[in-house]
Amino acid sequence: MLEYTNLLFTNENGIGLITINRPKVLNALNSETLKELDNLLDAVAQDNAVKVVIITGSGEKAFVAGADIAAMQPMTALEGRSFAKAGQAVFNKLENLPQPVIAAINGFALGGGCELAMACDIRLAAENAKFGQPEVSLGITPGFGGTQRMPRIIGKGRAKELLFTGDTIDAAEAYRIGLVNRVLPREELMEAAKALAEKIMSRAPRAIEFCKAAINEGMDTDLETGVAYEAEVFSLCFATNDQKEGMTAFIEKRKAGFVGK
Ligand code: CO8
Repeated sequence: MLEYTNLLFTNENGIGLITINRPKVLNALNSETLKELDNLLDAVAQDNAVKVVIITGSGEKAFVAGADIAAMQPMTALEGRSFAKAGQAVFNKLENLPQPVIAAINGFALGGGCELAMACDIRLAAENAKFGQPEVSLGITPGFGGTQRMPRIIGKGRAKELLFTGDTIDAAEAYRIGLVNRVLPREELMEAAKALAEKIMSRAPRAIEFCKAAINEGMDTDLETGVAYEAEVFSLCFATNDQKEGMTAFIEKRKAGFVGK
């Protein structure tokens, strides 16, 4: 694997663990970190040995406390635009990664950090996690997809309240409004993320990849187009060994052994 300055990456038995690693600035995202994440995601997408990805932040305090404010402060409009475009491209890549991605949110997930979490497929939060889009307090709008993904996840009204006030909410409130799937004691967060990854890994990998693509495609289109896409991925499953194995195992009353082909 490649070497990174601001990221850590390990593959533990198929679980690719990405850690955003700038703890001194609460893992704030600068251009270099985004570029590294972009490169790492390209490598992970091609790596059949990575079955599920978990993303977390380094240290005890933060998942990611946002885009790097010190780096943004002197930006011109054009530099701001290319920073936003770069972040959006990376988060789109993350959202459409073939493997499922779990965010293990271990602290502050603000601004670009909340946007990073929202680009993941499933969000697990530690009890100490905090969420928000404080951009309007800094004189900007969210720029890494927050105005688009948040209303899709929690609905327009709730998203507008969070985006207009810049308020920070705790993990319990994030769970109540559907921003996260689960809240766990801090010390249980990573174990829970790994247990969830293991469960997903025990199912048919291609079927999961197709499912993810169908959900992502379908959520951005009308129902008729979405279900037409579903029929295509459903039929593709019948070209896999795993479909034969899964159904044969059921008939033979044994556990299926999926190979991802
Ligand atoms: N950027 C840069 N540095 C940061 C950031 C950040 N987002 N967050 C924290 N840091 C730094 C602090 O400056 C501090 O550095 P130092 O020790 O040198 O003073 C260090 O991290 C520790 O932070 P604090 O001392 O502030 O820690 P506290 O526990 O007191 O507070 C908070 C924690 C509440 C998280 C606080 O640090 C904070 O409010 N951070 C900023 C949160 C924020 O506003 N995030 C949104 C940023 S904007 C954004 O993400 C837009 C994304 C889209 C961009 C589009 C491109 C144009």
